[in-house]
Order: sequence, then structure tokens, then C-alpha cells
Amino acid sequence: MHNRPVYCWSRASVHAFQVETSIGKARGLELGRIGLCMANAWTADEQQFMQRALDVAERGRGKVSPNPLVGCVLVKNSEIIAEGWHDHLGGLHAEQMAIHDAESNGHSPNGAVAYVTLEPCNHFGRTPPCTEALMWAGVKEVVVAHYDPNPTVRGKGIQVLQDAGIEVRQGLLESKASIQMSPFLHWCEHRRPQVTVKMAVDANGSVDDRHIEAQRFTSEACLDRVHMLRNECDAILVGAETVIRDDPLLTVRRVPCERQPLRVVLDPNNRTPPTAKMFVDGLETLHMKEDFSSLSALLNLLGDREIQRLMVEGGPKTVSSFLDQGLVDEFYFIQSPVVHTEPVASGIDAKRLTAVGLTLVSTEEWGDEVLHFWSRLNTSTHNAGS
Ligand code: AOF
Ligand code: ZN
Repeated sequence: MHNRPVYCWSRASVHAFQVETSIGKARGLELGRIGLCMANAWTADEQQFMQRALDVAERGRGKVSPNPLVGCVLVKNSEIIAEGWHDHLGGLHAEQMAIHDAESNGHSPNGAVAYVTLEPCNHFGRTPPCTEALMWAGVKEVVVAHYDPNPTVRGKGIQVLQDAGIEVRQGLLESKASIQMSPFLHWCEHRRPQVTVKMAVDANGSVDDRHIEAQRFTSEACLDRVHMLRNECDAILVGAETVIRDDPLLTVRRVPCERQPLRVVLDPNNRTPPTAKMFVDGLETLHMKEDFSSLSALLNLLGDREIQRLMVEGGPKTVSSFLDQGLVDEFYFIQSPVVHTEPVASGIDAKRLTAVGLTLVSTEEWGDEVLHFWSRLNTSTHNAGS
């Protein structure tokens, strides 16, 4: 095991300030109607409660898309009496699970304060409205981290609670919540997936060794992390070159997986063999041949399918196209200590990533490799690969 330094830096972001007031802007509301709090107005206890709600929300990671990760805790007399999270698509919403948890623990939610990472919904979807559940449970106050930009919610959840005499305050740990649910927020705003690139290189920045047959050169532990990351994405994209050289499966295999990501192959000149594993294993692959017009149109198409996070695992050419068109939101750059004999340059370095608006957020060990995580999102609270 190598002893490598683990360090992290980011630029202070104005985005955090912008999202503090986003609910007022989005709804054109008088700010006075909603208890918008500046970050320093929250007590340490309140921050801890919301942090716990963010932590339990993580339990749904990889299982809730196209819904966001959401967590909720109920607090009485400064103690957490119940917790809930959106665990899987079609499962209870976080608030409903927390109320159920209180009841099954022998605690009454009546008079509790709910800390919830997303504005409670007010619509009948896969579940009945959380606003009604909270009112029925007798919750006296609701503290919200982030408002819900889903057109069916957009402030209506907060409004209904306030109309029922429940105090609502919003904005606690809002930027952390916005990072946690960024694919959902990005999709609500753009109706396109957030684009995450993963690329592994040798010690000199080469993606492949032409001297030998195509094979993985990163460690088993690193591969585990890559499969975790795949599991958090709704679709995985490669170019024709990668299919021809590597014949990959691009499935999630090393971690429990409830739904395999959609595979997408960019193959405008129809060069891939029909026998490629991805075309014959019975799972869905979107094969973009003559019908491929542009990356932008493809992202729209994927957005229409509610693909909220797309992982690009392609080679240098495919990755370059995404970078050149300013379409990359996150970049997982994995550096291995091996040295290729007949290298293939990745063309990626810090200058290139900085030029397209990405910032180095963290550097950490992934098995024998070092992961450099770059992002354009408000990165101060980001946890790579969490
Ligand atoms: C909440 N609590 O835990 C979640 C919410 O189709 P449905 O019924 O699953 O509703 C999905 C929408 O509800 C989703 O797009 C988002 O706006 C909100 N998610 N709301 O109050 C939760 N997961
Ligand atoms: Zn709900």
C-alpha cells in the first residue's frame, strides 16, 4: 500500500449564495412569507440534524433515480426520535418513512420538528403527498434544505404546510443538499443528464498499451469503485473504438445493482461488429449509428428518457468531443503507477480540464491508483465517489 497524500481544495463559490435565495427567485414570492435563513442563523444542533438527514439519504444512492436522494429526521426535545429516507424508486418518501419509524419506535411524531433535505411533495405520484402525512402526524415545524424544482412541487409543498399553520424554514445546508441531489436538480433545470467522465491512464497519461492485447491495467480495488460509480449512473456511453478494441460489457457487476444502466454506443459510421458482447447479452444498448446527429441532440434524447446522470467511459476521441463542446460536469481522472510500452496519449491534463470550467476538488486513493476528481458543480462540500 502506498502512502500518498490526500488533499482537497476548491474555490469559494458564489453559487452557494445564489441557491440560498433560489426559492424566492423561482417562485417570485415575497421572501418574508418563507423563513429563509442565512447560513449563520442556524444553530449547531439544527445543522447536526440536517446533516443526519443528508447522511441517511445516502442509503438510497444508486436506487432512486429518476427521483432524488432525500432524507428526513424527526426531532423532539432536541433528540432525534425517528429517521427516514427515500430508499428505492416506488418506496416510501423520506418523510413518510420517518413518520412510520417514529410510530413503530413507540414515539409520537405529534409536535416534532421535521428536518428534510428536499421540500415535501404535495402531489399524488407513486406515493401520496408528504405534506398530508406531515400534517396528519401533527408535525409542528418543517426545516427544508433545498426547494423542489419539480414542476409538480416548486414551492407548493411549503405553501400548503404554511397555510396549515406549520412553520417552515428553508436553506439549512442547502448547498450540501444541492450537491447530493445534483443529477436530479440538473435534469429539472436542463432536461438533460449531468455528464460524468471516467478515464484511467498510466503513469505517463496513456489510456492503452498497443504493445499487448486490450486488458484492464488498474487494480481490483479501483475496479470496485468504478462499478460503484456506474451503479450511480443511469447510462454509460462509449465510442465505436472502445467497442472494437475492448468489447466491454459495461454492466454493474461488483456491487449489488437493482437496475443496469442503459448502454450507449456512438457509432456514426457503423463500424462495430454485431457480435460485440453489448449487442448480444440481452440487456438494452442504444446503438447510435446514422441517426447520430450531435452530442447535444443525444443528451436531449437521453433527457427525454429521464436519464439524469450519464457516465462517459469512452476513449480519448469520445471524451475530447464532450470536453470540446463544454458538456462535461464531472471528471474522474484515475492515474495508475503502471507504464505502458506502446502508449496512447489521453490528451487530458490539468490545463485542459481547467480550460473547460472544471476545478480539482479532491485527490484520493482508489486501490493502487490515485483518483483526481474534477467538477464544475459547487464543489466545497463534494465527496467524490460517495
Ligand atoms: C419528497 N420526499 O423522499 C422524495 C420526493 O413519483 P413519486 O411519487 O416518487 O414522486 C417523485 C417526485 O417527488 C420527485 O420527482 C421529487 O419531486 C419528489 N421527491 N419528495 O417529499 C421524498 N423522494
Ligand atoms: Zn413526498
